[in-house]
Amino acid sequence: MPEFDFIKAAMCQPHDRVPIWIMRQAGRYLPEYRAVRKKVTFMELCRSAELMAEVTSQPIDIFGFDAAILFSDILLPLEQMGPKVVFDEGGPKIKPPIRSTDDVAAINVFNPAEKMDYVLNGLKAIKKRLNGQVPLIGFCGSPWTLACYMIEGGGSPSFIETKKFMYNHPKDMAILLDKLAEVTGHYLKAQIEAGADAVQLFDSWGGIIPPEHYRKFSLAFNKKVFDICKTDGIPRIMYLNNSGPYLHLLAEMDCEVVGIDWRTDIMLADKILDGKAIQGNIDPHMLFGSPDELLKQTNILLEQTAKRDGFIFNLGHGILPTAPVENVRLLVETVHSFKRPSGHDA
Ligand code: 1CP
Repeated sequence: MPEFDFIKAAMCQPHDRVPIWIMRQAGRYLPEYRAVRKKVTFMELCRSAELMAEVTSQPIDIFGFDAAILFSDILLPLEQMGPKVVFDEGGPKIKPPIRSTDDVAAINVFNPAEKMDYVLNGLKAIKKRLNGQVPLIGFCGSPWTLACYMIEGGGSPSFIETKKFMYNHPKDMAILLDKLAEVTGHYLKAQIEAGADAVQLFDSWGGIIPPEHYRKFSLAFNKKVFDICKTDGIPRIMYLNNSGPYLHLLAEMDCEVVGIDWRTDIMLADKILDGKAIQGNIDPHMLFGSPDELLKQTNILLEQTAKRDGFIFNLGHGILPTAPVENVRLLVETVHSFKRPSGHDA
């Protein structure tokens, strides 16, 4: 494989330029994505290898990001486990929600190498389209975050049903999480076998429970996922939204990169996550600020992390659908023009 700055940074190796990509970089803020989406439903897009390749490469062609991310969604594997997954205007819905011992017992553990073939075929088409220009990141949702959607039946401002289930039925919760870990671990492994150059585990909602519960109900299963898919030379990125209170626990993970959100102090993360690469952590809302302010904050983060070989520039969470494209361009240009003190000129 060519020597990518993204892979080197993920492995904490010396490299020339700070690599940058952003979560949800192929999405609704891009007019080019919206043009494709006008013609097909979200599920049709997720099932077309050709369209997956087109939208995945859009942000690479437009901005010159250092990594591409598979176009898919964390909720797709849930369909094979029993419930129906529907994407409509009001956000995704999972029907029926999982709320009892019997519901958990009925959840099907399946082989993603077979049943997720449409995603894996899309991944191969994306690799072909990228033609070695940038590495491709595969991904899935963490068992905890997927359980949140399964139990609520969709997104939620508070995930109250999920917390009730965890506190009232901890054994069933652990059984559900173990089934999800089995599936997602093998799903990431299948993505690596199909050509993914790195993988990211999205724990979007792990940051809503007390740290000891996070250790027991999220971290333990994330470890299982990363054990199953561990592969030489393939960095594993553990992203946790609201990561600040859990940094000491993330330090225990066997992974190469920790993705942190914008509320997390980068210098604290730098100390606690010694030996691991860090990915993050500009506030996605900062893209709505003035170009001057964005430039200033971007340079502050670049200076704070300048001595770290293990740093990948990203937002602290996904880009918002209304984010201005011009500020994304400015962000990428600013990161790419930064001269790393220990690196060579790019
Ligand atoms: O109408 C549309 O076009 C659908 C919008 C959309 C898109 C573009 C959804 C529905 N999913 C996606 C793609 C997607 N989702 C990607 C690949 C694109 C990229 O990153 O460039 C990825 C990595 C995801 C991951 C994802 N989906 C997460 C984890 C990341 C995060 O933001 O925390 C989560 C929580 C989801 C669920 C989901 N899918 C879609 C929506 C609107 C949501 C959020 C629902 C909610 O919580 O209310």
